[in-house]
Amino acid sequence: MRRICALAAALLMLFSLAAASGEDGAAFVMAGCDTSEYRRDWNSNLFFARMREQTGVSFSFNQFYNKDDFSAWKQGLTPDSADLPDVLFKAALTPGETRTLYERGVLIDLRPYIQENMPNLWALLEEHPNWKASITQPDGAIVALPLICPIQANNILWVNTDWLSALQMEAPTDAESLTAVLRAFKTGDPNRNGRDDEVPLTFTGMWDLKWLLHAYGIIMNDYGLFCDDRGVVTTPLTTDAMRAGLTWLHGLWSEGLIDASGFTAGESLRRVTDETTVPYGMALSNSVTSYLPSTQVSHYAAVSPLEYGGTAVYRSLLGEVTPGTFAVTCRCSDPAAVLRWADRLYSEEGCFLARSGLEGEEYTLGSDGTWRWAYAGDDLVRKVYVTAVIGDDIPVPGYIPVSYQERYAGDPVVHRQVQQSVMVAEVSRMPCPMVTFTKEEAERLAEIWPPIARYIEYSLTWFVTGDTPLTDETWAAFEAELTELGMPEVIGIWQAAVDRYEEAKR
Ligand SMILES: [Ca+2]
Repeated sequence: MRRICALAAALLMLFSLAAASGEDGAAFVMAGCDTSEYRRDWNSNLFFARMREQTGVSFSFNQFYNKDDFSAWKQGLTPDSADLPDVLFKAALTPGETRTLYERGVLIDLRPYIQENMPNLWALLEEHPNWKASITQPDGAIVALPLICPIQANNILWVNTDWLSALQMEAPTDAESLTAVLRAFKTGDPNRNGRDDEVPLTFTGMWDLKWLLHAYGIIMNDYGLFCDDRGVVTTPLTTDAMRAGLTWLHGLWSEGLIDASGFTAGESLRRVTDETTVPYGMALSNSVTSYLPSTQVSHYAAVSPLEYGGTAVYRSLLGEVTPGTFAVTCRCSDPAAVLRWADRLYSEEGCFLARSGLEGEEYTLGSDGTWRWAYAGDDLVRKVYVTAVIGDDIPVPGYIPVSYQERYAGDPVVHRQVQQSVMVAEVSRMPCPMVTFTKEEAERLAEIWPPIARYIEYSLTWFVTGDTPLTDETWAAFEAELTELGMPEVIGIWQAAVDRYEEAKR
């Protein structure tokens, strides 16, 4: 009896030691990628130290600095890998990597843990079933956690408000008034230099130009597809509205109202660095600064999405959910603990901690609720970016409330861009939801889609330029060739994925 008690006491000690190492030592191993140009070190970064204080969960790190190295390493992981970590953070998992590592048994299904251990994320997913469906695998598992950010970069139609004022015109509201504005830009010398040097609207390639088709009620994803509110997937490419929209674009092209070099020169080639001469009346771009110096930002406004038949519809490029930012492996002894850690990032506090640090330390809060950095220039880099926060171009898991972006008052250019993006986002939606494909579906799409994509790109371009005159015959041939190349199968694959997505929302 005494021996048993002694053994029990020894075991108890072991357990309490293990628990203590969870408080102070590195209980879990985290692997991830940080591409910050300052080579931030996660071992000394204040974000992880503060998270440890707040959650009692600590990590040692296998930190990568190069996205390609990280990706190659991830793809080689097996359940037996000697360097298999407990979690992947800033994991940058592509849908294919997530699926493969899950099927291989490297990543585990987090779904059974979320409700109990992640109250912040659970509340968001309950409130937004579409977000939950977007991160749900074909078999119902949730393998990787997302970054949720309702205001992301989008392709926006910007208009030069100085030119509108010079011509005493209002911003366009539909295809007809857009055409009228472009004509006035071309002929009315709005930059007042006495020369015919205005480019009414600039764009880069057919991909950009397709965004103008929202003026004919058309939005499509990059597979040329649209999913209606009932969950039915179709292609707008062969509709009458599409034909009318292409005819309209051809008219703009023939009149010289859209940039003649739009199909041939890249964005960077047409970027203007001269601060004084501005050639562009309108531009399709995520930011005015793609084409113009940042001093021009205040002279452009986002065009409110144009109306067609009384309503406006606009494509959201990235949606609200970026999947694949955090995952747990089969090696992790306590998934609940690491998920409780991650759940902090789905609160407003956690959002600030990861991206802005602490109030009074790295940022300050104004009486009106706006926030700004406590440092500027080199100090901002040294004391904030390198040592206290973890943002870079690799998505950090968590939730970025719109208010976090709207309340940033440190840079008027950024503030204006956010305001404009919020306005466009209010009438934007993804043409098709963010879905997950099975291995078979993904492989089949990779096989049949590229030639169809090329055919669509060329055909639409030639309809716009008139190299292919748009007639009953050429339109019928376009439709027939799309079918021949396998567009119906593409639609079928997407429909199956959307059906599962709709199921996962319930
Ligand atoms: Ca001029």
